[in-house]
Amino acid sequence: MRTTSATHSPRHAVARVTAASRAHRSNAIQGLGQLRVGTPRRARVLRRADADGAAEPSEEKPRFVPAHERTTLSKILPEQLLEGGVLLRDAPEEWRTSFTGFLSFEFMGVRTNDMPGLRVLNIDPPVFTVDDFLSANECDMLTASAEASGGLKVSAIGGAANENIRTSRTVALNSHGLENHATKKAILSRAEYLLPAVEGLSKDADAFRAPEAGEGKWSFELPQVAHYSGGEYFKAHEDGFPIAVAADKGYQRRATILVYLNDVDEGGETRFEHLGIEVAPKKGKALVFFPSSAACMPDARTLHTATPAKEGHEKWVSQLWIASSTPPVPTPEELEADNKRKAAEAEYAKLPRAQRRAMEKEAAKAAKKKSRDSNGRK
Ligand SMILES: O=C(O)CCC(=O)C(=O)O
Repeated sequence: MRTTSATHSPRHAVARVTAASRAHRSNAIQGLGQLRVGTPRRARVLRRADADGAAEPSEEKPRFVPAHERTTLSKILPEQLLEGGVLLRDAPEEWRTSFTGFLSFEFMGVRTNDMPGLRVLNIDPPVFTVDDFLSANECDMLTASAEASGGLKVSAIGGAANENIRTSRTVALNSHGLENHATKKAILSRAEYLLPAVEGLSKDADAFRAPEAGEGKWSFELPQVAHYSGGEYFKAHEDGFPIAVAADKGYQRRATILVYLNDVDEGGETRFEHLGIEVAPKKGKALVFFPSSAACMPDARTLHTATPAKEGHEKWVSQLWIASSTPPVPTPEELEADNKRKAAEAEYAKLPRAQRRAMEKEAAKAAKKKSRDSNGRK
């Protein structure tokens, strides 16, 4: 995948098409009604030399490539992106159903049917915005309280070469009198409505406790508010944890919900380098994407940057990350059993087809007999 610096288009554009998105057009699945994932390969009939020397036809099935391994993208059309994305409410039903199913199958379920302002900016990896996620008043109250709290501190994160990749100021919404802010409650309750997996979570005593591996738990990280003065930025980064880090923590970030708390006249876009998308901040609009797949594997395609607000402008944004437990860690015995099963499957696949067929028939016969015997005993 190619990383490009995006070209700039008119101010206030909701999302901007870049040269990168055009470059990806050829291998991407385009436009309404064409939701398919990855690059479908035609099943081909091959002549395969059998283990006993006889050639036989065999079907090469297209391999399912999981999200975190995919290097393909499924994009909406550039003109749809220029219009601010595909308003899902107005999309053909088949398209809505495919997108919704795809989200829940590979990422997480989204209540798409009751979100009038949901605009799809990218299909795979899914990126969408929700207009009016917060009201203007809720945004203004939060920025005023964050400023007045005195809690905004330089949010420094070390990059690879230990340089500062972030120069904004941040305050967590569990401190400085912001714990019970009405807008914090609104962000959480709307996130719960949008993502049914976390419905009702904020009422749990341990809603903000980091989940443990295998616990099957969801949690919120503490919501934050960030402020960027003119020239401040957050360089390209992924929100998902690398596999080893997630395994160590026992949880992975599954969804990011950024809410823009003010309009920014120039700069301050959230740019997805690999997707060729820039989202311009608009007060109350939420930007939603999935830093990892349902399997808790980080999706590198969601790399993104907060571009600097231009001098003389400022940007306010709230961030909420939703995490889930990573899968259970197998015991050494389970690992060994799994390895044995895989080795046996590999051996079986090498057998001549006729022999496999005969073995399958035998197994089916044995299963039938067993079921008859056990019914007879009842
Ligand atoms: O401010 C933005 O546009 C993006 C912020 C962000 O990427 C983050 O906080 O992780």
